[in-house]
Amino acid sequence: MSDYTPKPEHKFTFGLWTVGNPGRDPFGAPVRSSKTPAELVYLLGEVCAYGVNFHDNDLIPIDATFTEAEAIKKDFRKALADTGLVVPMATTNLFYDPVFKDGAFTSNDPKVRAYAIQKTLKAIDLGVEFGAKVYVFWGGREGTETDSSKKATEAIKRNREAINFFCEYALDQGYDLKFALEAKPNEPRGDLYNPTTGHMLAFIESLDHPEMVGVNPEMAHEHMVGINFMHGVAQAWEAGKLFHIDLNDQYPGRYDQDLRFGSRDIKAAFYLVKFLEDVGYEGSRHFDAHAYRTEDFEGVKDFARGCMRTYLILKEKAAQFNADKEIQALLAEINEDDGSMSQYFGKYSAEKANTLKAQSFDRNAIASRGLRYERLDQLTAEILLGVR
Ligand code: GLT
Ligand code: MN
Ligand code: MN
Repeated sequence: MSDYTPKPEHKFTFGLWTVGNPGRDPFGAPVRSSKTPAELVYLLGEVCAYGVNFHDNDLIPIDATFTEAEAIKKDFRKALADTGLVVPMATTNLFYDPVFKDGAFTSNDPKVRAYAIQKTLKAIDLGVEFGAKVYVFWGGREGTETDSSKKATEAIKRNREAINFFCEYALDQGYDLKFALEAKPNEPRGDLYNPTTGHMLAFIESLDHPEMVGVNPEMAHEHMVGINFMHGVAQAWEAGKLFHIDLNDQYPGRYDQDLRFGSRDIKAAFYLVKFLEDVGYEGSRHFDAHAYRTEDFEGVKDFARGCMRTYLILKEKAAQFNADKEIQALLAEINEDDGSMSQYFGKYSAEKANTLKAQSFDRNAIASRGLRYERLDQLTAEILLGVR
């Protein structure tokens, strides 16, 4: 039996808002009492997590006085020291307070936009104070219910201007900080701007400091609209933009469920873990999810342990896949290459194009080859089902 105990090198992190989620939903009141940030750090220490992330207001309530804030920070710092947990990522809550009902950076009201920027500047300072190296932007309210209300191009420009401002601020302060943009298609707004990781990647290229900005793809956000999460993550990775990742699970076409990692689509979770491990992703594995509303705090621990344990089991399965002789033989067969076409690939030249135009292909012979993906997929399923 393998050891699935989480270790610091696995970089498993949780947000204060995840294990601290009280189980409130649009139809029902909280089912769990609220715990202080320090208490949540001890809980995460108990389940052997590596780090804890926070929104400014997860740590310091929006209306806290200076003295209250200092006391909370002191307790939080002590809990971190006692447990050895670190704070790899921080972010701003730009969605909860009524002031953000029509967006933060993209609001039509200049006072809201200025307040959102001010709040973020202070939240960046707070994150850096606790050692955060990645700063996430999730624009939960940056969208519309009615497109009569806002010019989409204006909203995108306002968003760009804000991110540019924060890049300059971080440089000015000498902060060792990277930004990670998190996409979501909808909820809490009817529709959100930059709805997928792909949209975010394109947006980043339009910034003044694209080198400082990457993405924080979230599994549930892409599964909500039924797209392949791993493909988006691969695109981000290939572009050098995978700065952070939010792991959880989700049934397509539903509200944002934030389910325990691997609890819904084990195959999608497997391909994701295999991808991250194969390429050697070194960032946090952040579980942005929460326990079912049926649970008490013992259940919250079960939830947190479950996320990490499933990740480690899938990591082991990925290694098994990579070492499986039959699977590797099939892959070698599928990827067979006698080199006869090599002359046509790579950089364009007129000669290459002309020779390729003159080449004849036996389409029927090529197409008649069976690719054996049925066998390959069954073998993968059997690894996951534990019979191989
Ligand atoms: C919120 C959201 C998440 C974001 C968090 C960061 S807050 O819980 O559903 O996807 O990552 O702002
Ligand atoms: Mn989510
Ligand atoms: Mn998230």
